[in-house]
Amino acid sequence: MTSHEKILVTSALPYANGPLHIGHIAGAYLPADIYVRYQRMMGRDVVHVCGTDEHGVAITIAAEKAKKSPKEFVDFYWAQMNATFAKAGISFDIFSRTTTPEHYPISQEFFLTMHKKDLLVEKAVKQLYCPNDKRFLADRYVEGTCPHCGTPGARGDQCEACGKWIDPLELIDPKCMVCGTRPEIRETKHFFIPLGRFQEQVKAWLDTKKNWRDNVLNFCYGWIKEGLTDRAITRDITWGVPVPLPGYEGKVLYVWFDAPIGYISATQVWAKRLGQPDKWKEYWQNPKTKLVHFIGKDNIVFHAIVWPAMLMAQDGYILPADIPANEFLNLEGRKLSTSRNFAVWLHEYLEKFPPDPLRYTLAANLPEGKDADFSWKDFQTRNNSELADILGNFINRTLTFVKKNYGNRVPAAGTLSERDRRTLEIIKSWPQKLSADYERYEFRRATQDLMDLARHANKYFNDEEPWRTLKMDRKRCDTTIHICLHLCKALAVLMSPTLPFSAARIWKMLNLSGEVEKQNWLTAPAEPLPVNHQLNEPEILFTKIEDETIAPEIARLQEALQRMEQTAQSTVESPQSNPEQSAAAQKPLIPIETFQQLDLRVAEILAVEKVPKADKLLKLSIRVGTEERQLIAGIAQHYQPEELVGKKVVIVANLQPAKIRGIESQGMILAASTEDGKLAIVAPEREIASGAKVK
Ligand code: B3M
Ligand code: ZN
Repeated sequence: MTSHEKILVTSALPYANGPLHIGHIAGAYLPADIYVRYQRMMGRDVVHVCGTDEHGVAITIAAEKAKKSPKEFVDFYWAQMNATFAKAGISFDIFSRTTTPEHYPISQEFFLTMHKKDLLVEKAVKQLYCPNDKRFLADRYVEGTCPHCGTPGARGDQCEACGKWIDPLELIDPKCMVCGTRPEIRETKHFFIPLGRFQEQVKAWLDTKKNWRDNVLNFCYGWIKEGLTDRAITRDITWGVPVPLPGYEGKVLYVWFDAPIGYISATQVWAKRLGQPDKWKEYWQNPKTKLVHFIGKDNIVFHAIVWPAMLMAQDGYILPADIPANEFLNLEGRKLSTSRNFAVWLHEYLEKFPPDPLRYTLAANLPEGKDADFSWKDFQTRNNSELADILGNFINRTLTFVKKNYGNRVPAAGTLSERDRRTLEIIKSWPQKLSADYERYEFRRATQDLMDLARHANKYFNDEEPWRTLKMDRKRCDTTIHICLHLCKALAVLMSPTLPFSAARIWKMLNLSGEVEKQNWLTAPAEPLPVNHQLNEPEILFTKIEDETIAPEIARLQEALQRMEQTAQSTVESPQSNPEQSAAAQKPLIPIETFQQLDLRVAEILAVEKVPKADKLLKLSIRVGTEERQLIAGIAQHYQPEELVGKKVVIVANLQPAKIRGIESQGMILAASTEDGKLAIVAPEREIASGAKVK
C-alpha cells in the first residue's frame, strides 16, 4: 500500500431540489464527517469537499413545479442546506455548488479532453419528443413502466425499484411529465461515453480493491458482467454546462457527467479562498492523495465505474481509493418517502432537538453493508439509556463530586492500585482501538467502542466507591477522582468526531485550553489533567427525552403513512377499503434479488378434477411451455372445474413439490384473496404463450 500524505474526502453532492432528511445524513454526510474529524485529530492533511448538485432535470422539473427559475430555486436550497449542515455539525472545508464560475470550464475541459482523444462517440439517436411542449424529453421528463422490472412510475433515466438504467424508448406507456401527452419519436444527436472501451481497465482497477465493502464490489461486478455499454452524456435542455462544440448549441452535458467534476471545482473554490488557487492540484493530481467518496448505494455505478473511466481518460488525475457506500436507511420499518412526507427532515429535527443525539443514534445504526432502520423509540432509548445514563451520568457524577468535595480542583494521584493501572491501560489503548474502526470505515462499531469506554468509566467509579473512601481513605479517593477526571478528558477527545457539541461542552467544564477537536487523537487522551487545575461549573450533558416529546413525531409519521395507504387504495380497482391490501404492504422490504429467485410462469390449464373428500381442493393438469405438470389448488369454492379449462394462469414454477392429500403438487397458482375469503385467479392481461416468464 502506498502511504498517503493527503486525504481528500468527498460527500455526494445533494441535488438542490428539496430539504435534507436523515436518510441523506446516514448515507454519506455523517460517516464522512466523523471520518474527517477523526483524521484531522490524527494530524492528517485532510480536506472535505461537498456542495449542491444544481443541474439536471431533477432540478428543472422541481423548479417548474415551484414556479421558480432554476437559478432562484437552487439558490434557495443551497442556502438552506448550507445552514442545516452547519447546524448539524457536518464540517465541510467547502460547501460549494455546481453553478460556480469554476465549475463550467473544468467540466468542459473534461469533455474536450475525451473528445480530442477520440474517447467519445457521436450518434444520431431516436428520442422521445413531446409534440405539445415542443421539446425532447430528457431523462425524468418522461415517465412510464420500467421495462426491466415492471414498476410503474419509472423515470426515463434509472428505475428506482430495480436500479437499472432505462432507455426511455423502452419505457412502457410513456408520458410527458409536463403535460401528460404520449410522446413521439424524433431524431437528434448526442455524445456517448463508450464505456465498453473502458471495461477492461475499470475491471483491472476494481480487482485491486480487495478491501472494499462487499456490497460495493458485488454491485460493480454485476454491472461489468452484463457488459458496459455506451452512455449518452449530452442532453437537449438549456439548464446545465453547455456542450463546448459548434453545432451543439442548446445542448448541455448530462448532469451525471458534470456532477462528480463538482468535487474538483469545489476543491478549486476552496483553494482560491485560501489564496492558493493551484492548491487543488496537490490533491487531485497527486498520487499520494487518498481520494475517498462517501455516497449512498444508488450512486455506486457512477462513482465506481463511470467516474473512474472519466478520470482515466484525463491526464494526471488520481482515482478513488475507497468508496464506502452505505445502503439505505428505513424509517419506522418502512421505506422513506420524501414525496409523501414520510421522512424526518433535518432542519425540522434541529428546531426541536440538539444535533448530537441524532448523530449518535445514526452513527450507532448506520446502514453499513445492509439497510438499517431509524425509529423515534430507538432514538429515545439511545439518548436516555446510553447518552444520558452512561456517558452523561459518568461525566456528571465525577464533576459534581469534584465540585462538592474538592473545591472544583483536580486532586493528585497517589499510589496506583491494580485497578487504577488497568483503567489507565484502557485509556491508553482506546485511541488505537477506535482508529482501527475508523480506518476501516466501521462507524457503527466505533460508536459501540466509544460507549464501552464510558461503561468502563462508570464501572471504575462504582468499584472504587469514592463516596466511601472520601471519609475513610482520602488518598485513595484522591487517586480515584484524579483518574475519573482523566477519563472525562479522554472521553471528550474520543467522542469529539461523533458528538462534537457535547465534547466541546465537557472541554469547557474541564476548563481546558484550546479546542477539543484540535487535540491530538493519539496523545491527548493519555495525558492527565494537571493537579490543582481549577474546573468550571458542571452542567447536565444530555437531557432525557420523554414519551410526550416524541409522540407528535411518531403521530406525524403515522398520518403520512395513512395518507400513503389511502392513495394506494384509491388506485386499486376495488373501491372498498380492504384490510388485507394494507397488511400486504407491511411485509418487510426485500431486495430485488430475492424476488428474482422466484420462477413465475404463465401456464395453461388442460384439465381439472375435484379432489375426493376435500371440498376446497381442485387437481389441475397444466402445461408450462412444453412441460406438463399437476398441481393442487385450494380454489374449489370459487371456480367450477369446467370454467377453468383452457385458462392461462400464473404459477410459481420453482416451488418445492409438496404432497397434499397424498397427491403431489408441482407448483402453486397465484390468486388474489380478500379477508372475507373471496379468491380471484391472477391471469395475464392479454394472450400470451404458456411458459412465458413473469417478472
Ligand atoms: N446528486 C444524486 C443524489 O443526490 C446526485 C449525487 C451526485 S454526487 C456527484 O443522490
Ligand atoms: Zn425497473
